[in-house]
Amino acid sequence: MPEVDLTKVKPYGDHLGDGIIQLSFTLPVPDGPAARKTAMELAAKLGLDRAEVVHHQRLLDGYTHFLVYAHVVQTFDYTAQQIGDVDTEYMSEDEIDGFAAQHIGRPIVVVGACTGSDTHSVGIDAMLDLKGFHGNRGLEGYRAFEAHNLGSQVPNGVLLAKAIELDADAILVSQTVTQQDLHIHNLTELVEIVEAEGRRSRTILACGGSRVSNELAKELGFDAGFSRGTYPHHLASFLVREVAARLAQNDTSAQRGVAA
Ligand code: B12
Repeated sequence: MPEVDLTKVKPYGDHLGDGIIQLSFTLPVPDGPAARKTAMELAAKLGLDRAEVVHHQRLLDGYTHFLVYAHVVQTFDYTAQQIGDVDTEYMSEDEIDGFAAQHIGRPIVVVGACTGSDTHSVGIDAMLDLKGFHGNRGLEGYRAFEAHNLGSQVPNGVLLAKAIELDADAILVSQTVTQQDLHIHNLTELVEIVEAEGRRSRTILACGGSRVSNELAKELGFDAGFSRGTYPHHLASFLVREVAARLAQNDTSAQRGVAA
C-alpha cells in the first residue's frame, strides 16, 4: 500500500492522489449541448479541473440531471482538523450502570422525541428503545435510565410539558429534515420555550440527527449534539457524567423536585 501524506490529502478516484471526484446535480434547464456546457462551467467555477459530463438525463420538461467527473486541484490537511465532537470518554453499558449507581443513585429520567413536522423516528428510537442500534441496547434497557420516547412529529410544547410532568433530567431531540432549515427552527424554538419556562439550567438538552453536529447544537443553545455513527452508550456516557457533575457541584439542576 502506498503511504498517504495526511497533510496533503486529495480524493481517491482511480489511484492515490489523482483527486478525482464525482458530482451529481440537477439543473433547471432542458437537456442538450447548452445544458452540458453549463454543467462544465459550473464545475470550473467550483475550482475543479478537467471536468467531464459522464451522464446527463432529462428528468422532466426543463430539468436535467448530471453526473460529472472532475479533478480536485487543492490538497487538504487531515492532521490539522479540530474535532468538535462531544468531549466525553465512552463507557460500556455495564460501566455506565455501575457509574450511575455509584455517583447518582437514582434513575436518570430522559424524555425524547423527533419534533415538529419531522417524521424520521429511527434516530430517537435507536437511542431510547430497548432494541437500540446495531446490537446495542437503547437507554430503555439500562438500569441507569428511565426513558420515555414520545415518537415523531411531536410539537416542542408537548415534549416540554412531558419533561415538566416527569421532572426529567434531560430532553432529547432528533431532527432529520433540514430542508429550509426546519431543524434550526425546531431546535431553536425548543430552547426558547425551555428558557421561557425557567427550566433551562436544570434540564440537560441534547439533540441528534444526520446533519446535526456538536458545534451546531451548542450554537443553538443545547448542551450537546450527536450525529451519524452515534450509539446509545455514547449518549448514555455523556448523560451520566453530566448529571453526576451537576450533583457533585451541588447544582439544583440535578436535584429532582427542586424548583429552578
Ligand atoms: C427512512 C426514511 C424515511 C421514512 C422515515 C420512517 C421513520 N419512521 O423514521 C419515511 C418514508 C417516512 C420518510 C419520509 C420523508 N423523508 Co426520509 N428518509 C429516510 C432515510 C431512507 C433513512 C433515515 C434513517 O432512518 N436513517 C437511520 C438512522 C438511524 O439514522 P439517523 O436518523 O441519522 O440517526 C443516527 C444519528 O443521526 C444519531 N441521532 C439521530 N437522532 C438522534 C437524537 C439524539 C438525542 C441522539 C443522541 C442521537 C441521534 O444517532 C442515530 C444512530 O447513529 C433517509 C435517507 C438515508 N439513507 O439516510 C431519508 C431522508 C432522511 N428523507 C428525506 C426526506 C426529504 C423525506 C421527506 C420530506 C420526503 C417527502 N418529500 O415526503 C419525508 C419527510 C416527511 C416528514 N414530515 O418528515 C431526506 C432528508 C433531506 C434533508 N436533509 O432535509 C433524506 C436524507 C433522503 C434524501 N436523500 O433526500 N423518510
